[in-house]
Amino acid sequence: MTTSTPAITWDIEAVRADFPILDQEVHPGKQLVFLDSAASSQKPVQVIESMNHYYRHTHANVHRGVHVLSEAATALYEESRGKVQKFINAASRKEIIFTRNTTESMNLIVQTWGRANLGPNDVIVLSVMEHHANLTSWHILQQEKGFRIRYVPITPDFHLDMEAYQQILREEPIKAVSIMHVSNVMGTVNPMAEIARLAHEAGAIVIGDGAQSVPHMPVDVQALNVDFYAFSGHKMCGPTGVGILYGKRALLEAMPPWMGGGDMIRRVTLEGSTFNDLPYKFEAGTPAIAEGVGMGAAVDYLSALGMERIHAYEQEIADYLHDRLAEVPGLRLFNPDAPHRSAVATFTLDDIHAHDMAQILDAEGVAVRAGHHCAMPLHQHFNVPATSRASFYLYNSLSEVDKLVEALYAAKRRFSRK
Ligand code: C6P
Repeated sequence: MTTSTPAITWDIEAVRADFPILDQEVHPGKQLVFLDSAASSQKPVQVIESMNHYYRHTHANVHRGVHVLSEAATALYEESRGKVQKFINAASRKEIIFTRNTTESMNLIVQTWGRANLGPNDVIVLSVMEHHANLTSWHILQQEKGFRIRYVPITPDFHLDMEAYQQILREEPIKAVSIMHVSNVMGTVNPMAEIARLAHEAGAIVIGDGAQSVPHMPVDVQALNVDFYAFSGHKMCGPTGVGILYGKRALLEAMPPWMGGGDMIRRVTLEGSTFNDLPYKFEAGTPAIAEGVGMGAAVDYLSALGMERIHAYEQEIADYLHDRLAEVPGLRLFNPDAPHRSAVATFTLDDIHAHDMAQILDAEGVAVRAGHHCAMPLHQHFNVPATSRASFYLYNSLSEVDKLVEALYAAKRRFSRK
């Protein structure tokens, strides 16, 4: 099979020109094929330049000074918050909390909402496919508070078991449901709006892990009707060090703060403190200002390309990828069929260890991730210690799918000689 032409208009060469890092040989004669964007995406020049410009011309601390630079930095930083609000259609900019990443957003929910609302008689629902950010953060609080956690299983075809989920909701009162929107391992797109509707009917609040959805598809938090939603800048063409926690205003207002420090207070005396309004109540200390600015530039970049178009292009990659991988003998795939999947292939090949596989692919210039991808329980469920994962993004071409397949055949040849 040869590379087909995408049905949507997607000027891949123009997009790739925005990502200078892609244009390099990583080994002699081996052009980089970057298939590790689920771990962290590359950054377009527009984002890099926005941060560069900020440091060259505007940097000062935010929310603190009346001088020109401090006001300009504050304006830029707050403008980014507004861009994120529009991007995910939150009702108010007060509902957008800057954090470091998805992990910190999750821990914030656990340590504020969770700590205030969960006790020994309570039950929350997670799923077997969750990332450690959404498992460990609850486990830490569970050790202290003693609530129970129930896990939604997955079906043999790599979907969330919605029947089992509904059964759990029927069986006993549930306080919170915290589930990923898109799996970082399988690429499964979970029915987030339906998950939220069912949870609300059962009286639970809903937390969505949006780390792998926001970069790849249009996300409207009001349409999903999630109570909280977490994601990271660095997976969506933005910088590392900045993430977002979206929360419904009434819930955020009722929650106690988590970290204390500058910016999150209204008044401090030696007897105690009162706290700032949203969103600042949850933003203690000097934030990652340049990264916040870069996040705004990333939102501009993705919006200009159009999230619908990005999603459509990636669906074409996913279809072509899975058509081509179906030809490779000995490949075991851990991904669902279309349409509820992202442009990810997670696999084992023959009995080649995932880390050996990633090394052989790297020697061919193809960058993939190997391991448990911070989803150890999911790998325990599959009964494999590790998998290799090729994850695609808006700057990957269909011909890079072909290069992955060629590299897989190279790995097979190498191991069959042993
Ligand atoms: N997954 C991956 O290679 P942070 O590290 O905080 O930005 O994101 C954590 C996280 C939370 N939820 C999901 C669904 C994720 O995929 C991730 C990050 C990366 O799959 C790094 S482990």
